[in-house]
Amino acid sequence: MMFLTLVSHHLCPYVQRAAIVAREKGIAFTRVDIDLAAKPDWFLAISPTGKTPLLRVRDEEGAEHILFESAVIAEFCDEIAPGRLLPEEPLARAHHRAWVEFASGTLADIAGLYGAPDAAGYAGKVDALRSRFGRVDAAVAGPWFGGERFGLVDAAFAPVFRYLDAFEALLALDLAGGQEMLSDWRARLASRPSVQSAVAPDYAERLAEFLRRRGSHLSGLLGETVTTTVPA
Ligand SMILES: N[C@@H](CCC(=O)N[C@@H](CS)C(=O)NCC(=O)O)C(=O)O
Repeated sequence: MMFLTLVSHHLCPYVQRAAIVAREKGIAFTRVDIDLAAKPDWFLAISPTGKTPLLRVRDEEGAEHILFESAVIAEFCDEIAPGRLLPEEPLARAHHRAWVEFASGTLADIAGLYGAPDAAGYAGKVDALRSRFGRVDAAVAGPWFGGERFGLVDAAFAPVFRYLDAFEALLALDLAGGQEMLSDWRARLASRPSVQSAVAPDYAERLAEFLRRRGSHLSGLLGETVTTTVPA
């Protein structure tokens, strides 16, 4: 039996992917949240990238292994427990991996949106994200991304949609409006227990506070003049 520790950050969307997949696969793990603004020495010593998530795996012999990169951690969790969240057929499998990567690119654009220092940068990211969500909408099979079964692409996009919920609630900013497949899929993901349990109950307030204090154009739209930057 392996013992897993997911080294995490309370707001990190990449951590959420790993937590969602572990829960979907019924894999027990301990979650340890760290402060990314003051990374602990033990974390820096074992993490090649200094980023969360990081998975510490203690194997049957008591040896420790370190895994990093959320997509890799998600695939590992998929492979160590019964049932498959990636299709078996190579072409479909490659297609799903590509969309996981697209979800990562979308998260990068979202970070660009809330971090943009000025209106022009912000508007550029709004356009980029609307175009991305148009692409996603056209690719969703429904009811889940790939059809009848929940999969790794679903886990990768759930944290993306959590940001959309925040932008809509706080700024009335609609980045994926009028896209029917996507909005159906999004609602289904929001009610999935694995998705709900991937963040703390006060996540929405914590995210709002982070966005307000970011010192960016978006922070200004939230009506906050605080200029201190809180690192992700
Ligand atoms: N490609 C990485 C991205 C992870 C990532 O960017 N994590 C952020 C937090 S959400 C982080 O650790 N940032 C701290 C830093 O870059 O110093 C993955 O998929 O795991």
